[in-house]
Amino acid sequence: MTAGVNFVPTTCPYCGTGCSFYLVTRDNKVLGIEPWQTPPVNEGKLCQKGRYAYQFIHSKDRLTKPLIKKNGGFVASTWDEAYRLIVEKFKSFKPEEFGCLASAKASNEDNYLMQKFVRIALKTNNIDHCARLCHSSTVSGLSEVFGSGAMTNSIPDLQESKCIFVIGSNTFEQHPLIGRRLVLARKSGAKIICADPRYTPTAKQADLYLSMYSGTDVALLNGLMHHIIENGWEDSDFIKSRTKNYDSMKKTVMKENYNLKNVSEITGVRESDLKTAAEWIAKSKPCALVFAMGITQHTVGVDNVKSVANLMMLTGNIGKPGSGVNPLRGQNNVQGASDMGCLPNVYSGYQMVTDKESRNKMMKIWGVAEIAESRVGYTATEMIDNLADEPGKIKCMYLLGENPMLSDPDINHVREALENVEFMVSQEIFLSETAEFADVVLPAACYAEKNGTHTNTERRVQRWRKAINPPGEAKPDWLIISEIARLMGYEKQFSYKNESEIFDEIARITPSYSGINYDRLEHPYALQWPCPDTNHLGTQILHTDKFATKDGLGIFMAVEWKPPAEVTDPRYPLILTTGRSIWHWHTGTMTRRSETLDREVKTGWVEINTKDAETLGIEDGEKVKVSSRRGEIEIPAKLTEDIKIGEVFIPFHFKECPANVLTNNAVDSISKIPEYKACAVKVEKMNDRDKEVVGRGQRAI
Ligand SMILES: Nc1nc2c(c(=O)[nH]1)N[C@H]1C(S)=C(S)[C@@H](COP(=O)(O)OP(=O)(O)OC[C@H]3O[C@@H](n4cnc5c(=O)[nH]c(N)nc54)[C@H](O)[C@@H]3O)O[C@H]1N2
Ligand SMILES: Nc1nc2c(c(=O)[nH]1)N[C@H]1C(S)=C(S)[C@@H](COP(=O)(O)OP(=O)(O)OC[C@H]3O[C@@H](n4cnc5c(=O)[nH]c(N)nc54)[C@H](O)[C@@H]3O)O[C@H]1N2
Ligand code: SF4
Ligand SMILES: [Mo]
Repeated sequence: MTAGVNFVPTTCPYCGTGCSFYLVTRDNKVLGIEPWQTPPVNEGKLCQKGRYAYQFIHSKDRLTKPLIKKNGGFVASTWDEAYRLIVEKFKSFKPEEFGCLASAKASNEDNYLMQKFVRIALKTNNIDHCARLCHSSTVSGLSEVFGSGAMTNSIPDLQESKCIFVIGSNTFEQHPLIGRRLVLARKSGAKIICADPRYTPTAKQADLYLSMYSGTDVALLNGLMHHIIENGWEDSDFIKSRTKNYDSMKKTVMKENYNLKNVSEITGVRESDLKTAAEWIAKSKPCALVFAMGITQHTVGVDNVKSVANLMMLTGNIGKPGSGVNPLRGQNNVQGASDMGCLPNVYSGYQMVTDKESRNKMMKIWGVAEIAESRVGYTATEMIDNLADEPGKIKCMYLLGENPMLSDPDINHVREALENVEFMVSQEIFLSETAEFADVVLPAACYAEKNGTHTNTERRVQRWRKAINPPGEAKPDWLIISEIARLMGYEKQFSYKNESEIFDEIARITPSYSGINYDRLEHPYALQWPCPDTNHLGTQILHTDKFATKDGLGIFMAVEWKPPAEVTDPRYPLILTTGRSIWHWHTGTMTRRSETLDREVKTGWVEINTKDAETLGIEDGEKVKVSSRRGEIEIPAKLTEDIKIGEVFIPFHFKECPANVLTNNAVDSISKIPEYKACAVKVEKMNDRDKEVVGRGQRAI
């Protein structure tokens, strides 16, 4: 080994797959990343984001000092000065005037303390995070059907499937090391079905591709169930012994609306393909269903989720290896931030804020006489709406690593909202588009500079290990939160010596984490919750004997198909769907500062079907104007046959052509998730004066 070089085992900061690797360090610098073969999630393999996850760490523009806004510009300050201002301001607002966002990029320890701080010191439940924009429909939908909102099976377990139905997930680009399991399953004979309006890299790996219109999932799923029941392929034993409410669900899906001819018309999928899909799903045992944002990010997100759960219960595919309903969680720690209670309705472990016993339990363990009232707080989407539409209702925001100025729908509306905040604190590793609006910016340590745990999509709790010191005066999020809390008078409640002590409190207060501690996470380096006691080896598959509902039965839910909130018309004749590229991460703060990733994909693009482009007279690489009822952007066109005629796709990573100027902020009435996956737009050639050929369209992969 080279002198002074260390190999520090840790976990990837990007996606919910949760791959592990070694950070290679020397002299307080991360030099690179090396494979770590033992952890079962990725067995030493990485995608390009993981491979280059060291490059942004030493960016010259990392935040290194607290910043205070004075006369419209930021001025570097001491921690003391920044804290004094924050504490004085925080003490001046009423509980209902706060809006707080935690961060799915930060650790469980950071997030647990954030919600504890918000509930004890600010006395509000107005706390949420990007799970709202992501899998809130999953949590609402699956909690109703199964009694628990988490992924039912495990990543390695997918390899045991005989058929994998991927719906609304671009697994190969967005969870590449789960995509690897699809390839391995296929090698052992499994059939892969993919339903997506785009012929994605994932769809290209499938044995059967269902080319559907955005926003038609319930119709598609009801159609598949209609055909399965019509042919008597349902699993009657499972339905009888493990579920209830089957008859009402059956009555709905057996309606004429959902015969395959009608469903083919609504979805645009060939009838013969629907038949094959239904037969493969029903007859291949076990069959697993994988889904992500194509299902959740709709005004009918919760209905979509209930519908996928119906299909898997109908075919008896729950509680067994290689089966299950598998929502792929997005951010590295979005599962953990939710488990930690960074949601307006629950404390950690999904203990309800409205439940008197849970509230008393929190006050007792936290050693305080008063916490936030038992009223459910505002969701992230409600906070923005309140700020924009009812100024004065929310006055103060405390944000931990979230960038709504690029990631929330209808950015012009978000700008209006953020301009109405009286006092805002943003805790960040970079000066993001949102941090620009803050009154105080606090510099945080990134994943390589702190200890902690995070929980991946399959409920696996894994360690982050500190490899180097943070830049300048930056500090770990949990320490910043604790220091503010102590200055607000909560000395005893926030006097942690290290991250392991915080975790022990998490385990004491959160039943599903009770058996986990830092020692156990060294051997055997990860545990999947529920892990109720220190002898328990963790849970790979949920609902093996009974569901987590009150009576242990899974509940079928009858769901009717409804079109998206905004449909096309002659003025806005195309459907816009938005999403991601394998090379970039959300608002680009990290990946656009990683030279290897940035070199591959430098800016955004709009994917448009070659036939639509021909009608509009648009060439590949030409800069075009895309507009919706909310705004317009200029963006290079990428001509492709891989998107359905009538649809266009834009990734939302790029601030110079931000997709979210166009998106609709209509939300699902239950989960409050925005409809990122369907709105109406038009694409136009630019005026000749503006016309510019910017080179061939950027390729997604
Ligand atoms: N490289 C990279 N990886 C990421 C991320 C990233 O930013 N970059 N983000 C992470 C996060 S937070 C998340 S949530 C996940 C998201 O992971 P995914 O959900 O897999 O990614 P998306 O591109 O948002 O959308 C998935 C697919 O849904 C399809 N789709 C659109 N509308 C519909 C519809 O109405 N029905 C159906 N069935 N499909 C539809 C899209 O064409 C797209 O292929 O990715 C995670 N991984
Ligand atoms: N059009 C469209 N919009 C979407 C989506 C879509 O599919 N289409 N998807 C939505 C989804 S699923 C999601 S999850 C959201 C994501 O939306 P955001 O969470 O707002 O996006 P990120 O860019 O991941 O923002 C994370 C921020 O945390 C900072 N950060 C990183 N590490 C740390 C840390 O350790 N501590 C602190 N304090 N900060 C840190 C980063 O610099 C970054 O600014 O976007 C949503 N927006
Ligand atoms: S699949 Fe996800 S967790 Fe694994 S290396 Fe890629 S971004 Fe990181
Ligand atoms: Mo997400």
